[in-house]
Amino acid sequence: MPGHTAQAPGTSSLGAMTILDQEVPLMGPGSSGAALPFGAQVLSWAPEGETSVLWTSHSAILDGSAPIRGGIPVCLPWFGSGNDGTCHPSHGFARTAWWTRVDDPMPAGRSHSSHSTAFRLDHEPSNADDDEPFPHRLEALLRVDVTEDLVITLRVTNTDDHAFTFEEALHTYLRVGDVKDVTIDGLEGADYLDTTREPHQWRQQVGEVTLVGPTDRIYRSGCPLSVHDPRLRRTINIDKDGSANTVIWNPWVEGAAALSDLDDQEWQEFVCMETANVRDDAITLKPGEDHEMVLILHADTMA
Ligand code: TA6
Repeated sequence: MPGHTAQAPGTSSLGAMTILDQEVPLMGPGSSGAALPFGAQVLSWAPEGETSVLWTSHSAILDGSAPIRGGIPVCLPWFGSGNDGTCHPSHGFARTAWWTRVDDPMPAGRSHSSHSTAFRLDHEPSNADDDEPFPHRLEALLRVDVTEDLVITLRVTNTDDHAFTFEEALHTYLRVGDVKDVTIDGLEGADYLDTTREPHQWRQQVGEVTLVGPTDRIYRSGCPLSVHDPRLRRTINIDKDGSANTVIWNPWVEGAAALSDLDDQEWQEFVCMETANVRDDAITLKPGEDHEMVLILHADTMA
């Protein structure tokens, strides 16, 4: 991929990729987790005494050759195959690039916590690559803060000499007791694009969201959400800033069978609640401009 180290720093092209050896442990007051420079992906996060809030497949590919199925993959600078359906790899190059770990990346005045880390990715398009799907220079910065909450800030800056438009998503895999028993509040009345079948249909959400089959919806909503999980007896609250879309995905049994990095019954253990700006809500930046999207996860035990 132009402009990226396709390989972890410090590993030979023949050496086995020990991707988890690069893991950055995060310990905060009230919770802990871990993140990887590979894809700037948060892999785990759990409040003290709680089951992990994030889910990862037992069959996740961990050698750096493919995206990791779980945690919080970073989709950038396009979502899926992009607005025109021609972009590859799925969900953009950031998800499988080696980001560089950086310290104290935010401007002065931001609270700096020892429970945080940050990763940076600079994209330099290859001039030689005529079918480069994103021929623009950008800088991405992802910061992870662990307190009693998990706070992720994704800042994208246009470092080129012309404007460009990009899509982004924090593709969060939330662990649940059984996806069939989950209810989701906060999207009542929101318009959503149902992409489970062709042609994609616009619909409006009536009441709480429940999942009863393959689910793949792009909601137009910046509202906070609550994922109620009676099996694990907890509610995961999702707050966000700078995000016009929430994507909800679960492949169900039908879709799971087609995914080699998902065991047949694992689809019941997660729901993807993705904090995003995609399709008609993609972001346009002029040279030098930046945009920040923030995700805040908080777990509450059900009464
Ligand atoms: O979550 C929305 C979505 O675009 C789905 O259509 C499905 O493709 C999912 O992402 C997973 O994508 P991946 O490339 O990780 O298999």
